[in-house]
Amino acid sequence: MSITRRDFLKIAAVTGGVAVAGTPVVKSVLALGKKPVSLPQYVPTTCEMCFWRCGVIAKVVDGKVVKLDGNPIHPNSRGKLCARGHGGIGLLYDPDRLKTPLINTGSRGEGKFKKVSWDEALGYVADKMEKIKEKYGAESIALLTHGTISTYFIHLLQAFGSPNFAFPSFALCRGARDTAFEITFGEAVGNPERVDIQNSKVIVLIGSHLGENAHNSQCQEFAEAVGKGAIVIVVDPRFSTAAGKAKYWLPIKPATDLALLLSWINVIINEGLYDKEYVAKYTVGFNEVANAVREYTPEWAEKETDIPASLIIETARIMGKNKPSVLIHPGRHTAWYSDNVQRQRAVAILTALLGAYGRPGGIYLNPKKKLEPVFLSDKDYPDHQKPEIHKGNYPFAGEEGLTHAIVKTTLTEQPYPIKGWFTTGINIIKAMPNQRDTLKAIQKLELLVAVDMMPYDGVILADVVLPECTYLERHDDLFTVKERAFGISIRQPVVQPMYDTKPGWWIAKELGKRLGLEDHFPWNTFEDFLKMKCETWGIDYSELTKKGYISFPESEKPYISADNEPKFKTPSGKIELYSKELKDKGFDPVPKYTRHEQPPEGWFRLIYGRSPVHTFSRTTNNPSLWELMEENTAWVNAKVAKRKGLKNGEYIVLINQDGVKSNKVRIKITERIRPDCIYLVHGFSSTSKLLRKAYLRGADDQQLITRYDIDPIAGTVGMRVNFVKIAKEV
Ligand SMILES: Nc1nc2c(c(=O)[nH]1)N[C@H]1C(S)=C(S)[C@@H](COP(=O)(O)OP(=O)(O)OC[C@H]3O[C@@H](n4cnc5c(=O)[nH]c(N)nc54)[C@H](O)[C@@H]3O)O[C@H]1N2
Ligand SMILES: Nc1nc2c(c(=O)[nH]1)N[C@H]1C(S)=C(S)[C@@H](COP(=O)(O)OP(=O)(O)OC[C@H]3O[C@@H](n4cnc5c(=O)[nH]c(N)nc54)[C@H](O)[C@@H]3O)O[C@H]1N2
Ligand code: SF4
Ligand SMILES: [Mo]
Repeated sequence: MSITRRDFLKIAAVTGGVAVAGTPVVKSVLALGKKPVSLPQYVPTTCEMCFWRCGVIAKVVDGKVVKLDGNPIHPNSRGKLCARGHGGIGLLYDPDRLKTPLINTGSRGEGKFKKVSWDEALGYVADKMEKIKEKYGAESIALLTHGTISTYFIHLLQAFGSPNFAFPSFALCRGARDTAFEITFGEAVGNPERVDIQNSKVIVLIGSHLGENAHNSQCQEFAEAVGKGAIVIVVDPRFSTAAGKAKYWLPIKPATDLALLLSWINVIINEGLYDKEYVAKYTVGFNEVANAVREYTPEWAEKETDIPASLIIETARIMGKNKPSVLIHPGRHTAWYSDNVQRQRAVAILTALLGAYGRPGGIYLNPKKKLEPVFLSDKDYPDHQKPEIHKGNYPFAGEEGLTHAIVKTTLTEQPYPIKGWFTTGINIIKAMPNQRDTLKAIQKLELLVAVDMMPYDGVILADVVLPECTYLERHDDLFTVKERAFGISIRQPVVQPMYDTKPGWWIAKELGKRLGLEDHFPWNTFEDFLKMKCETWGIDYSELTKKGYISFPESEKPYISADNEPKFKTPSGKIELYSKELKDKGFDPVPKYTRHEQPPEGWFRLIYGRSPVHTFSRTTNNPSLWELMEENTAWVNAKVAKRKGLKNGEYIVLINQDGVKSNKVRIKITERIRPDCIYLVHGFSSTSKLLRKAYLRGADDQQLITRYDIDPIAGTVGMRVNFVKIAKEV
């Protein structure tokens, strides 16, 4: 790989700068038994500071983790970690960590807890669960969950008799993208996304703010592609870090992206720039698309988007000329407006017209490898007695469930009451919009349990807090990595759990025992389960623990060729430019433009995104990362600031359309944002006094997101529909 340390820094560094490790040499692994005091040990494991799940090599000296580096053989890290990955040490040694189980002795949110033993805490939870089951049925307990811990708690919940769980990663994140790609290509685009950036000649980033979104290997490939002269087109109302690498920055009027996409398709078709052979061989519905986009001319789109027609035509031609090595990045956080799925459908259709699916520089194909599923137990789950509620009435809602469906059912008690919530690895206050509804729903509960590592906003609301140890102190399930080649990555303890904290699998198993569900947890330790799994799959467990990652290079078949023809698992067996499936369910078979409300005079649209040195709210108290960025700022256009007499760095507050007022936040006056928007990095301003660093630092975008739209196709949420005003701090 030709990427230099310097290139990566240039791409990834924005506000705070990103520390990048050199390629480490794995010297010895878990030299158990002999423990020379001064010789460091190097233990491979898998990062959980975000969901990219890079391979990590931890350097341990005298039982302390002193450094984390990227595992050079892991495709997601390639020898490097992002700042947050390095910051794992800050999490491990954060003095504000949860240290023992806690039971709430005050009212919810008051933060008054008594320390209790595991036995008392688990007994209390099991007892309450049984009572709720007796009174309302097992389905009345729901799970809101994110991250590796989900595996064990979904299992526990299903064994208990409830089907109702939801991840924020569907409705609030990548659900719209995955649904649109499944409808179009018969499969989702993967996680990590199967984007062949390193071979792209043109990279189109529509709101994907790579570099601030610090997905490690993708940033590395982006730097490499830029180094090789790829043309970058960034569509973003804000001049993102990626825009700094772009030939074209198209500062689009927010909420109008579908107009731009449809008009690009219009130009590509009208000028015959599409891949005719590919379209004829692999797709259905070309004529319907051609007819549908006829009205979406560049001149029309200019009026909607604020992007000059000439630029729309020029950029479309660049894509056409460089096909098929064009990556229209499918994005990830696609929960923007009410038509998320249709916007992502337009991305998918454009990708197909350029012949870029299964082609170098576009989207590579899944590795060819299947492993037999291995379940946590062979025992069947009991049938649930009542219908599942976690997918709402959205025909394309994913198996990961919809967080808002659980909140709504809890509030309305229709079709039946929800009386218990487990929240595991999710900050319900920061992840989900309309905090008032979340708080109202919580008041209806008879049990709220949080399994977490840190006392973030959602955790302090719980009746019972169960402290999980960090990813550096535990085993978790094996990760199947579908990069260009298929691989397996392991998470194993680097050090023993600190304080009285326990791994998630242990907590679920112990609760299971107390609920009479021990048959569903037939293994003694999780390592026993992992060994059994490896044996079933023919993988050498001991080799995996030493290397951290095992690859199956023969599975790599990234591009379409005569002996690698793609299979599209759509109803027609082809790429569906026109979707009969959508039509049959009452939706537009080809995307149509819908106009969204724009902010009234004097108001700004609230938009949000990532900082390269933080992950959502979960790192805002991390001592190492906090040093790099203590609080967020409100980005305000320079002309607006001048008109209002605002000075850079002074504190302001933001007030939204419903009169909700933010915490004070410093203003960042910049030319890098359109005058009709204000931008915040998501996740700041914790309401938990138990977090000495994060407590009320900066402003919380979620607090201002009191309104949200729902996409009728998949139930994904649109959170960029709130307007704010600026007030001086009072
Ligand atoms: N307004 C707004 N809302 C958003 C977003 C946005 O940009 N703006 N982004 C959306 C997206 S894309 C996503 S994916 C979601 C993210 O939603 P979440 O994943 O809920 O995000 P966090 O705010 O980081 O909260 C994570 C919680 O899990 C805990 N945690 C972290 N690691 C572990 C672990 O290993 N074990 C346990 N037990 N707990 C752990 C943390 O301490 C924290 O309390 O939010 C969505 N919501
Ligand atoms: N450092 C870091 N990296 C992360 C994460 C993290 O927490 N921290 N989280 C990870 C996760 S789970 C996710 S889902 C991804 C999310 O990351 P992405 O999928 O890249 O990004 P989004 O949050 O959709 O987009 C944010 C960008 O959209 C722009 N934007 C706002 N409104 C509009 C609009 O109407 N049109 C257009 N074209 N652009 C608009 C904003 O200005 C901002 O630059 O990041 C991942 N990577
Ligand atoms: S991108 Fe960064 S935080 Fe995410 S898994 Fe990789 S190193 Fe960890
Ligand atoms: Mo996400």
